[in-house]
Amino acid sequence: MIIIGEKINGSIPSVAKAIEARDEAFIRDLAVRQAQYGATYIDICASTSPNVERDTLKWLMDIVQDAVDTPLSIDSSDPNTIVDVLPHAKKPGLINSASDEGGKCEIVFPIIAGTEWNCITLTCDNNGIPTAPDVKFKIARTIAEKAQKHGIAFDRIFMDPLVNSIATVPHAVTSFVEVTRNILDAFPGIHITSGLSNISFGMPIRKSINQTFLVLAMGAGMDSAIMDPTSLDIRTALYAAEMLLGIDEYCVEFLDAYREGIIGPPPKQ
Ligand code: THG
Repeated sequence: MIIIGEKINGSIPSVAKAIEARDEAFIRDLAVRQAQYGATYIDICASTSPNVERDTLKWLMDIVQDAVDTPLSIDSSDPNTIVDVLPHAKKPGLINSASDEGGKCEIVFPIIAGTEWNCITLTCDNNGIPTAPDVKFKIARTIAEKAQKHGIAFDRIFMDPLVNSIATVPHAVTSFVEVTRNILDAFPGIHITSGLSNISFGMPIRKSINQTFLVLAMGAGMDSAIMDPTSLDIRTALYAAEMLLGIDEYCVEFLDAYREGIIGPPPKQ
């Protein structure tokens, strides 16, 4: 599973406060703990006003890159901002994100063609976020074809089918499963990712819902998630799902994680 650690996000009040106060130690600790618990990428999202977003992102990049070797996932709704801060990265990571809205692929793809940067692409366009799986698939196809045109291999694309909230779209998960399977069939090697928390908007006991969604989505072939790797419950669900789906042959990863205390309490000596 490719884990994108979500904790450095200015939309979280404690992180917004740390950004405001330029509290390096707070951000550093979030980076270190997410890396410790298996983050493949550390997402950074400023969530500030556009005029200070670039400076905030660069400040966050410096702290995270100084604290850990984990590559960055640069999270902004403005692709020009992402492209501008890209040279500040010490090594290639993940762009979060492009989509078929407002020519975003046309801004990002030429820049990352011929590099080792990967890119999350959202299945939305100028008409907004669709709910119908066939509409999401059509957008995914358009994006995949644009990537191909720029010489970007499918395995550098992380398609995010933007799961709708279960509170407003009753078939949110069955639709996600359908579009995920169709994308994986059509574009061999492509990754599927999703922000786990979108599913539970407006619902109580959100963590349990997110965790159950993770498992169902992994069953459909999702191989990446934007999530909180520091949560013991979600990590345990993830390791268990990989084992039960046969991705973790002979339970090696599960048992190692157990022995290392990454899931569950460490065994008594
Ligand atoms: N897709 C893509 N990128 C995304 C999202 C997506 N980036 C932003 C967002 N959605 C994913 N990131 C977050 C970050 C924090 C939280 C939710 C989504 C969040 N955090 C709380 C905290 O840390 O305090 C609560 C965590 C918890 O209780 O689990 O809510 O969909 N491509």
